[in-house]
Amino acid sequence: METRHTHTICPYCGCGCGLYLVSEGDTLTGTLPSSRHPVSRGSLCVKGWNSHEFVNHPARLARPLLREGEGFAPTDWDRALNEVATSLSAISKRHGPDSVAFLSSAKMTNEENYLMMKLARAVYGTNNIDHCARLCHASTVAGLAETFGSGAMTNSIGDFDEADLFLVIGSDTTAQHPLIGTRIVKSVLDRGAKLIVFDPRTIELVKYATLSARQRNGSDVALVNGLMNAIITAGLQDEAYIAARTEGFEELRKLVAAYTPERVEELSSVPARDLVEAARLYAGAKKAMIVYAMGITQHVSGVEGVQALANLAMLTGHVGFPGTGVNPLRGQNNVQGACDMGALPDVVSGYQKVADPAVREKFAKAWGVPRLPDKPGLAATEIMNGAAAGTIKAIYIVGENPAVSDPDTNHVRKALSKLEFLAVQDIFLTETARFAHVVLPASSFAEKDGTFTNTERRCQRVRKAVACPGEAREDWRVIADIARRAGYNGMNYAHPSEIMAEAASLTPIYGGISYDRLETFGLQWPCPGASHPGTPVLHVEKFTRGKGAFKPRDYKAPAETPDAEYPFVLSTGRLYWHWHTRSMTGRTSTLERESPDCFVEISPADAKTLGVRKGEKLKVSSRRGTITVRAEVTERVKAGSVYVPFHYGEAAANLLTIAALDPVAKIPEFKICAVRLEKAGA
Ligand SMILES: Nc1nc2c(c(=O)[nH]1)N[C@H]1C(S)=C(S)[C@@H](COP(=O)(O)OP(=O)(O)OC[C@H]3O[C@@H](n4cnc5c(=O)[nH]c(N)nc54)[C@H](O)[C@@H]3O)O[C@H]1N2
Ligand SMILES: Nc1nc2c(c(=O)[nH]1)N[C@H]1C(S)=C(S)[C@@H](COP(=O)(O)OP(=O)(O)OC[C@H]3O[C@@H](n4cnc5c(=O)[nH]c(N)nc54)[C@H](O)[C@@H]3O)O[C@H]1N2
Ligand code: SF4
Ligand SMILES: [Mo]
Repeated sequence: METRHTHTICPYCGCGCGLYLVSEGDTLTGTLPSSRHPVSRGSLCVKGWNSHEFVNHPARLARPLLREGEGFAPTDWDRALNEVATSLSAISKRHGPDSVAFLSSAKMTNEENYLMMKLARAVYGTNNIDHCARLCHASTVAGLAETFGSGAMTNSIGDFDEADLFLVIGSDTTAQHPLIGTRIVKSVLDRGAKLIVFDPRTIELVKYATLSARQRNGSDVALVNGLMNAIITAGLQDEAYIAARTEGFEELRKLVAAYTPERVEELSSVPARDLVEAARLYAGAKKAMIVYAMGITQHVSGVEGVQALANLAMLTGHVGFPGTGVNPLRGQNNVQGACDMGALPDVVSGYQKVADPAVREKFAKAWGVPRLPDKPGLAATEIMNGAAAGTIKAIYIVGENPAVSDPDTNHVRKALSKLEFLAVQDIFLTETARFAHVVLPASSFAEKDGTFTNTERRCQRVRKAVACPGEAREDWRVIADIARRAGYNGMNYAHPSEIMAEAASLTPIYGGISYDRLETFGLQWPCPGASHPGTPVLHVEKFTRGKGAFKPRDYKAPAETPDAEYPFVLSTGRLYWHWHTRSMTGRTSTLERESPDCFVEISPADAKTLGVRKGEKLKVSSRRGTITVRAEVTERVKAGSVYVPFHYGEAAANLLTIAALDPVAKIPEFKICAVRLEKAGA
């Protein structure tokens, strides 16, 4: 049989590496890197190399399923689609459009996300649409929109090769964005770039750091205010930049005056002399890149953390140039795109606000509906609370697994089981799908055409290599079919390129994007016109909002701190080998073999006090739940702190986490809660 090579994009992280899927007939046989790709340049990480394996897995959903008692029975598409369309319509009619909600997916293409938000708004008349960005970079989207005017990475991945200094804070870059992590390490080793790492855990990058410190969990706002205090005390701020390009500096100066290095040492446990040295290094660099991720955003003070970093960059003139900026690393392969396409409750595609009558009028006209809902909808975290409270009656979830990924999952699982109607569209029968009334078998990345937008805003073509298994269908076809069966006539597309053409015509930042222009390696937005070359660096000469706005922010304590009953701080996160709820990596033999079970990292000092040895079982309990896991005794965590990866549904870290939210971004504080440890069986 003929062997084919299809150029496409890795389905895992926001680096957006280029790869070839190797196939024979409708079977994938392997993955190969793309040597000319601008991000991956002939490399892939272990997940990319093995990205074909889950696609072929025998557990792939291949037929629609209908609930029957405690289980499911196979059904045909006609019945399943009608059931979804009519249940959503009936509930919307009975309880009002805002009793229905939609969860879209950062695993899906831009075109599919555009259709999801069109389905929610044009067909079902609600802005209750969101996706996992809420759990992830919602703080960035809200925080940077206020300071810079755009909540995206300011630079390109290629710019990492130019920077003289990296300040990595709350990003385990080599594990979670491996191909970006590699650029940082190479910059240090090959070019002598400096590296500052602030992370409560000893991550891999610490090995290469010029300076590193383990701050107290959740103390970042104090820490970054302290850096600014030290910079101003030493007179290292960029006065000309501040005068020409920013506003609000006096308020910032006043606020950070209270964050002396000595006070910040008390709040963050970072030694005052390290703080002063880090401030000197950062301010003195010619081209300095801030790199951050979930360690900053997943807090009740997530927006404040993001804004403190934006303040730091503006204070020193370190934003708006090649090799110099503020770089939130976006997590999922297409989380940037899902946000760009408006799978968010307050904006349609291109961050155009639903509250703006002109925006609503433009979209209503294009979509052929009399009006669109004007009130911003509920965030994903609020949708789950609504389901628990009984105000949300029906949810259509596509490509998300909140029964494992949302905080306080006991609460989430109760909420899901209360719904009058739940439809889940996935490629596997996930923990969430088990609560569904209808399960729709969907396409993986290898089985459809479309586009993903990576963390550097690069919109790239994803290409179909093989057919869907069994009766499974492309997500975009399924969403359009549901719209049609709900009586809507405006979703008739022969190919995803037609969906992109419509999205581009309504979305200025994607205005110049079309499939023929994406052929080689895509385009970086903003790309407003057909001859515009795309934008590698944002905020050059002026910020998107005009002047950069300093937003002085005070430190506030986490929602739950340790006490006598729950004396340890629990933080949660990821492993290099696994992806989120493991629906895909748990079905990839190489990855599963490397990291088959859940564990808790505990410091040698705490292990000694508890009398627990490496490999013994520990019961970890919070006010919300208990899990029993293997003890991994390691210096990576500080005494008093423990860490559990959230990948393992059978010992779900999220049974423990707290659903306390940042008041603006509505992101949960996944990174801190209080727990108790006991030897299992003791
Ligand atoms: N292998 C793999 N890669 C992934 C993913 C995956 O599941 N697996 N997921 C992708 C997604 S969606 C995302 S969002 C990214 C996430 O990428 P990251 O944000 O890099 O990953 P996390 O493990 O969540 O946490 C990052 C770091 O935050 C630190 N941290 C914890 N608490 C604090 C704190 O209070 N302050 C600070 N400053 N740091 C703290 C942790 O010690 C950790 O090193 O990864 C993406 N890449
Ligand atoms: N404790 C704790 N919890 C966390 C975090 C943390 O750091 N700590 N991080 C949070 C973050 S940053 C994130 S992004 C979320 C992620 O949370 P989720 O998005 O819920 O997690 P995933 O496992 O990535 O879910 C994606 C689902 O899509 C399916 N899928 C894959 N491709 C396709 C496709 O093309 N079509 C369809 N229909 N389905 C597809 C997969 O099988 C999987 O079930 O988790 C959050 N939860
Ligand atoms: S770095 Fe990210 S995009 Fe690249 S191969 Fe690894 S998981 Fe895929
Ligand atoms: Mo994420």
